[in-house]
Amino acid sequence: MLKKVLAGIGAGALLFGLSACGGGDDDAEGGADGSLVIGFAQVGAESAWRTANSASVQAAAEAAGHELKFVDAQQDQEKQISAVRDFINQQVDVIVLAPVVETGWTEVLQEAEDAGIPVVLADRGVEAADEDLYVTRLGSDFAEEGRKAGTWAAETFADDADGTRILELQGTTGSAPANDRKAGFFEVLDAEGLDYEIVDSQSGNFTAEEGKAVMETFITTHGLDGIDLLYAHNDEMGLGAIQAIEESGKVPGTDIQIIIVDGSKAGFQAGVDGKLNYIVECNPVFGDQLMDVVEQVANGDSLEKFTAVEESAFDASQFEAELPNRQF
Ligand code: GZL
Repeated sequence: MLKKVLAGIGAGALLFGLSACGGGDDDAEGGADGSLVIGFAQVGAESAWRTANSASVQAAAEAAGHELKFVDAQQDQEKQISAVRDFINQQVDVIVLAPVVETGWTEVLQEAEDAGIPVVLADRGVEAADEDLYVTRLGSDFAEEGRKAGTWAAETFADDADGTRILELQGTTGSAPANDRKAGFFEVLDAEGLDYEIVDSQSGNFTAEEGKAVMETFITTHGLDGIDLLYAHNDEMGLGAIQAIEESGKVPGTDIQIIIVDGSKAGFQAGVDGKLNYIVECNPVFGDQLMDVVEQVANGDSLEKFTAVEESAFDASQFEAELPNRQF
């Protein structure tokens, strides 16, 4: 924002303005009142988690007095890349990106760096090779979420003499939460020496509709007799799967144990209704924390490469008490 104002005064003033603000290549200047213009390329609106995350960030930006240019990329990487390029052309002060998948960002992140606009990752991450092209990531430790799910499964099925047969509904293919929730889960099962078989594992793309459709295919292909556990990488896919399980005549939460990740109101209600067995929390309500990070980045403060949001996990004994606390 300040760049445009100073550009109208002349190069000399512009150089003075930048030096006065301590603005180097990667610092943002913002308005004279400290307000920032922030470009936010959001994944989409595929889940209650995502909707809550967008609402949290929008409310926090408004409360902090910043202008938020918000783009819902409908889970389409090309749309996200196009949004980032638009933010660069509009010379926003800071770009916030929630990358739908981990790869394919080097070129556009380099363009942002060349334009002197710092990038903050919110929620999901990008591949390590691009680590120098963003300032910091604020979001969940997805591998730790997977480890929490794996710890509960290893304890629950420790005495399963004939081996634990598992179905997995993965999140969006290539996304950090899908990759890391899978890795963390099976890392613990292996470390605990659980005797298990992955009967099938497919992506439901984090949506209820696709989760239900994949579960229907699992049921058609394998049947549910002898299936011990469904590990669903988010609530929507787990709730879609529950519908498919019920339509097949089986009892979710009893005939097949179910783990979900996120912790939405609908997920906890299904738990209270006995239809699932363990919920790993993934916290979308980090808008205020994100604004703090963006302001520090705009000031040129040095930050850790990753800041994890606080999260927990809940078993059936805790669902009823926790349901009223859920924010999405
Ligand atoms: C996780 C987030 C995931 C949620 C899903 O931080 O990226 O995307 O777990 C959402 O509900 O679609």
